[in-house]
Amino acid sequence: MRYIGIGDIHGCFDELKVLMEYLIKNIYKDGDIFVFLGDYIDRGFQSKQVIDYLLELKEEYTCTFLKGNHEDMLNQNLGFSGNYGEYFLMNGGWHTLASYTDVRLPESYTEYKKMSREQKSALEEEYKIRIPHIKNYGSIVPDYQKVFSDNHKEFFKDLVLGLQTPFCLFVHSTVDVDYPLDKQCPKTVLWERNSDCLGWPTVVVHGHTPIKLEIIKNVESYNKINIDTGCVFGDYLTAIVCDESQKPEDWKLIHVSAKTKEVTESR
Ligand SMILES: [Mn+2]
Repeated sequence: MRYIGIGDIHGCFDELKVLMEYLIKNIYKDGDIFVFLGDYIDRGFQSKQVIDYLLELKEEYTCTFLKGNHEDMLNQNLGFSGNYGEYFLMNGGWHTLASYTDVRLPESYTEYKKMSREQKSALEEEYKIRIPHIKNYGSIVPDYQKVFSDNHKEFFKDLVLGLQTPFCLFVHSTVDVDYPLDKQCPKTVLWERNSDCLGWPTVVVHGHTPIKLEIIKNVESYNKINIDTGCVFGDYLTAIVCDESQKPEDWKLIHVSAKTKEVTESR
């Protein structure tokens, strides 16, 4: 049995497409299950394209979509169960909403970071008025219900907190080892950054905290594997092939470079 985990995407559609095409061509075998670890949206500028792509993908492949803390914020604003909705916009949420307009947006978050303050505010002026919104004492408040199509809203609403398989657990950030998966507090599973998952019966595969490629696997000391390798910050989008017949230390990793879009494999 094999599960292929995919780390935080954050609107990096180009890298996601390169990764999935590589996986489907070179790695995927019948019966494999794709597990997306959450944080599909925010910061990067192609969140809408990411969700469209994932919706298409699930028509052809078995996929599980976990909730990330960024979807937790958005979901509260959409009236679904969620937390910290008031922080959505300041954590890259405007970029998600902008991807649902026809404004020409920067190629990437790193390109955006290079823009001057004036360029950034000109861009924001332009997309904010095109996002369906209401005016509240002169400031623009997004009308969330009108931004997203029904199938996108359904995608966000249906996201799950975790997937326990016989040999590994997938969650967005971590797990409280004192409680079973169905008794976990969403704020812990989606937001916490604790140091280990020792005591959980299987190894834990997660994202949430961007790390460098070299330190992905901390199986022995922490019982967890973090595959968020900071794609939106200009590093890598990473997938892991969790194979029941191998030790977690030997599970294959596949990385797409945000800078060059090249694919590399490692263990
Ligand atoms: Mn993230």
